[in-house]
Amino acid sequence: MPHALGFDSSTQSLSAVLLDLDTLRITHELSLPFGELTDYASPRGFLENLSDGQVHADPRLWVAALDVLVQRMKDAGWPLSGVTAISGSGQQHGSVYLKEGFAARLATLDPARPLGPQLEGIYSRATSPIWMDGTTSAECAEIAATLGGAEVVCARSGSVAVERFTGPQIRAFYKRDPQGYADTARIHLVSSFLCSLLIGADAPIDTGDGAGMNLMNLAAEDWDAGLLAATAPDLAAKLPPVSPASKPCGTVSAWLVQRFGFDPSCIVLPFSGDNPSSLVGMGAATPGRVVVSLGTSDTLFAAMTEPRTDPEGCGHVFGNPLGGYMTLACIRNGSLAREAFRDQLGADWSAFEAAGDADLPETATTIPFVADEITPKRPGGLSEADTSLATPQRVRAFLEGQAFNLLRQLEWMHLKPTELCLTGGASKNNGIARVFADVFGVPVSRLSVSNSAALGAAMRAAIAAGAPTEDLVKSLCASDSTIQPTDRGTPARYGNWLLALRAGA
Ligand code: XUL
Repeated sequence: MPHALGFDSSTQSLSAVLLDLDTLRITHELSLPFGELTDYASPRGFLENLSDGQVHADPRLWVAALDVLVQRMKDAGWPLSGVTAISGSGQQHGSVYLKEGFAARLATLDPARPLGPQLEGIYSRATSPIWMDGTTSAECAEIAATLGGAEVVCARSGSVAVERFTGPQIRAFYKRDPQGYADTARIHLVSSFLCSLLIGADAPIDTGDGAGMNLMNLAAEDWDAGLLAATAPDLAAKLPPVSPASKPCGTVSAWLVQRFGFDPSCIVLPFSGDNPSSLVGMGAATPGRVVVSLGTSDTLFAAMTEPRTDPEGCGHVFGNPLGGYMTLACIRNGSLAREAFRDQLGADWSAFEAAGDADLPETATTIPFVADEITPKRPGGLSEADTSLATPQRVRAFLEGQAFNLLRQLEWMHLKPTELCLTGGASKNNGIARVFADVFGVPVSRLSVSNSAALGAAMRAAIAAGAPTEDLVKSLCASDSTIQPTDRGTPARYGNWLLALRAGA
């Protein structure tokens, strides 16, 4: 029975999902929380209490986790010899720094021994900066200045220079530890590093995760000589090539074959970032379905055919693993703001349920930024036009403000969705889902995919093995329930506010 396997190395765990290629169903799922690997002092997947607010992880943890998880899969009877294709995803932006000889080391691994000890001494930097590190503002400014402005970096790479992105992190390493940088022969992303471990050779960086580095030219889908030069010297030689995520980059290594019983002809596709992979896992890799994840922050992502970038410099554009591009907009005032507003009203979530059917006067607008906002860049401060309204109405105005701020992202993306797919904790609230349906003017569906990044990786592997994309989406990404829009989300209510935001007011 042929199977396709997907991994996801997230901030806090390594997960695997196995698909049966005959039924197109998930047959096995397993997750290893990094906190279980107690040798690495990383209960939440990263090193706590580093100096100066740096957030780094121990790359040896990711290596050990792969060995342990695959062993557990084997012990649990997963049909590993029937796996015909593998792919994976990793937390975006994190980077691994390796000395000369990394690929040679991978090519000569002893299947009788675990992976970790066989890679001792290969790291030119003991720790890996991850996406939560925000210590590179100076480097972002330097890169933008060299290129001629933030908007130039955005137009070329898909995002303005961002602290957590890999290019500014590489520049910070070069400045803080020039010798360590000089000793580095290869820089991998978390995704391409793990893929390298699977194929036993240097894996490429895919266009999805590559676009999260401020180093790749979005339109050319290759390294950008100007961005590289503005970041650090001799960088081109230290990076693996860029590849489309759909082009197989090798077969499983002899180490995996002999240690765990994989078939030597099993192909491996480049790993991608967790967000690009989730786009696939949510069935949104073809234009039409826009996904909004309502979590601590609210995130909107969608497939896009052209490499358009955000003129305000807030949104990001990455490669779409199934071809073309994808957008990602992150709103900081998500669930934390919803909770703060709920508490301010002395209400509970039933007021949010009731907000779905509340009617509002035309003048009832709320700017829903409790904390400083990054999309758009505005200081925090909740502003309600009418506090005399009933609680469900005030909640509705607040939720409409949140939904309109996401809706306006679709302008620079040039997207006209036919369906909005909501996910994340707050999406379960029917009132919240109703407001989003009304404001976007399209049906809202809710997906209960639990590990969309690992599932997306498994789906990419399945597609490479011949499974039709539409059949996979139908089988794995069907919505649980659909809410039709009413005409309550009148755009007139927020027209002026949107215009003011657009003018940068
Ligand atoms: C995206 C980002 C995070 C990481 C970790 O830009 O920083 O979503 O990918 O999940």
